[in-house]
Amino acid sequence: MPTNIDYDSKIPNNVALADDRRLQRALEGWQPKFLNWWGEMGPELENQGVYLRTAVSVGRDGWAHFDHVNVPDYRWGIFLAEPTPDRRVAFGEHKGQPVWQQVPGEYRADLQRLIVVQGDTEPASVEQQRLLGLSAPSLYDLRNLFQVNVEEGRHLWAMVYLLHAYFGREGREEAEALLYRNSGSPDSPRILGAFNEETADWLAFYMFTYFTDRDGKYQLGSLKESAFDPLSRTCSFMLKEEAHHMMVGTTGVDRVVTRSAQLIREHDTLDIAACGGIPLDIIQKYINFHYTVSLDLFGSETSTNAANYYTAGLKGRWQEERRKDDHRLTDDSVFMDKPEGDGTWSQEEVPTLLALNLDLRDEYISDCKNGVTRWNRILEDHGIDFRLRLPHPGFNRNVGFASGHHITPDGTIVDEQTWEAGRHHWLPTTEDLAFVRSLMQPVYERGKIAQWVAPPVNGINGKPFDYEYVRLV
Ligand code: BYC
Ligand code: FE
Ligand code: FE
Repeated sequence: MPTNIDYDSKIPNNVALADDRRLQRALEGWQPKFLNWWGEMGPELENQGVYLRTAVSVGRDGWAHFDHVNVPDYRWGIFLAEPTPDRRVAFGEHKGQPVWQQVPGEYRADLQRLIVVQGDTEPASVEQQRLLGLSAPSLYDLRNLFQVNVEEGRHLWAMVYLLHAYFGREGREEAEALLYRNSGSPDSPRILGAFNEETADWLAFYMFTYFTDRDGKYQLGSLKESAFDPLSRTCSFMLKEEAHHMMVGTTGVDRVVTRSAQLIREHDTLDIAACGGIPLDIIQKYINFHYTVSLDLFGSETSTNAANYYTAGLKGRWQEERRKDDHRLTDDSVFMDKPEGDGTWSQEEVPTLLALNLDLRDEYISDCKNGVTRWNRILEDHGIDFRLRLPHPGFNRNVGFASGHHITPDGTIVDEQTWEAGRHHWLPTTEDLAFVRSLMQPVYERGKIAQWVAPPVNGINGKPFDYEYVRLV
């Protein structure tokens, strides 16, 4: 298995595509359809080159090369992390057996389903972010948007490769359908809820890359544990790219909070809308929204699907091999909080196997808390008492136990009337969204930045903030 990537062939890859002519031809047949989709649904905004990183190796160091690239000429390819010698199934009923290089017949449908769901989110996010280039706060941000978009496009390639290589005709049909469904389409929407929401402004983009890309991190982390080795290896490499997406989110929100804090100090008021800043209560509402739609992506707290995936070895837990238990979980149970019709919370004991979506969600939640701690430190450093927080996981949910209940950000179960009276305090209103949109005037001059966000502390690849990250027409 070469670490280096073959860039001479039409589709860059490190999977020896040239040795499998049938597969190569099939993927070369899909490639123009992908490029066509990219042209129609990919980022708007003409430019003459973006300072992008492209993967050149899957090894530990120096895996990426940075250069100005004309975006439609980006070399999307198929990159799998290096195989682990003698890798064994780490959990479930096949624990200890060699991992699979082919798809076992009995798990074909489930594996295909997982790969299709994962693959569906990648192009969906590109569609959601399609217009953001028209209102970027700086060339640095514009560059990051394009970087995230091309890599989400590559993540689609990663899943399409698996579908073509291992799932026959059905896999090829699913690969076509991934380009056919569209975010927000009334007739053929994307599969998961959060991927049909709009990402209409840059605060939403930072929140999305913080909260929703982070779901990606946890889902990919659990698929990386899969006994189906090609899936595991492709997810390992995707996770490498994913780190940058979350950096964009974490530092993006940092920069908005920093700028708002500066304006609050300067004008000695929390009401900074009039001076072109984003008030902290609007930032809180954005957190409430993006965090809770991302919680929905973990599925129900109890799930027989998740139990079956685990037992079969298809999808593990976050850092499965570091867990100190039998990795089969057939005799264990956990307690979980459940809202009741009478307005109280009860505790229910359920088999651990059924609660694996909740297990992953809990890992995700504790990671999300780190961002809030950072953002509050910025407020503290500016001498501001306001604190941001994550709402209760039952708030604003459409999937799982809490869907169908009205739950406030502090976890109180309330009636419909109370909910309706409170929701404009908790979730972005039409006016809030319109206000944030009104701030989104593009700033395309080198070294300049919009007034509602602070510049980044570090540039990309050691370049300064005023570097020509994007060459505009
Ligand atoms: N919306 O047993 P349950 C990323 C369906 S993000 C609509 O609770 P399960 C990225 C579910 O399919 C990571 N439907 O769910 C981020 C099931 O349907 P069936 C994406 C939903 O199966 C940013 C039924 O409800 N990757 O990479 O345990 C930018 C019962 O559900 C939703 C993955 O998600 C929903 N939110 O878990 C770019 C990994 N939730 O089977 C990219 C692959 C559930 O009864 N997916 N349903 O027809 C999975 O592991 C699982 O499918 C889920 C759901 C975790 C999503
Ligand atoms: Fe992705
Ligand atoms: Fe991502």
